[in-house]
Amino acid sequence: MTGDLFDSVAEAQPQREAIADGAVLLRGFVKPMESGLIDAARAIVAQSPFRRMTTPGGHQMSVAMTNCGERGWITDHTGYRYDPVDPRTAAPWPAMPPLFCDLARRAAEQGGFEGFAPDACLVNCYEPGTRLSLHQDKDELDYSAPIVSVSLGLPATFLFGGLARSDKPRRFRLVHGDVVVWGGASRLAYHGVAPLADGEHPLLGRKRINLTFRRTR
Ligand code: MD3
Ligand code: FE
Repeated sequence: MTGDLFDSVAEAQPQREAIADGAVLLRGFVKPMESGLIDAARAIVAQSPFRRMTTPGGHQMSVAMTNCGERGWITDHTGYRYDPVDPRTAAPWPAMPPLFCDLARRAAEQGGFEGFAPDACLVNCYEPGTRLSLHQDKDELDYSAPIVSVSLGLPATFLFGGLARSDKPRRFRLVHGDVVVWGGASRLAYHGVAPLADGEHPLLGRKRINLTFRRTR
């Protein structure tokens, strides 16, 4: 039944926008499960609360963070690392909800990376004025796996640079429901988030939540 209305629905491809070699933006990819994601994130925060960590240089980060999964990303005066235990609660990080794991795998597949099995999910909480300065993600053992990031709540301007800190970053607006898959040649690109503009999101109020899925080993 070629040309049938229902065929075109069944065959519809998610919106896929190549933003760099190895980096793909999936606009609205998690809109269908937004409330499930937010509920799951609230359950994680109830167990391992958001906290502003200290960098090895002694600065307090403006982004508040927590984690779920087998290992969580932490920073303190001794350095950056992944740890199976939340230093705040002295207990393992909350388990990664199956919904998280599943969406990360499906998004990575859309980006051309089959079989992505994240063992860490960093949950970042931004409020108006909060920023994340330009950095590389290089605390993982193996850079062959992509990183999948999910944006929820207030929009952000994402800064995407090159392999040298001095490369002028391009700016992308990421809104609620957007997912980006970063792998291949983009895996070690410098990136950051510009200070969050004020606003009010119907589901999350004056906040932006970002989920970052990684394979750390
Ligand atoms: C591009 N978080 O937690 S996610 C981070 O919006 C981090 O909270 C940002 O950067 C946030 O480390 C951005 C998008 C992202 C994550 C990893 C990348 C972009 C990336 C790795 C390489 C290139
Ligand atoms: Fe990063």
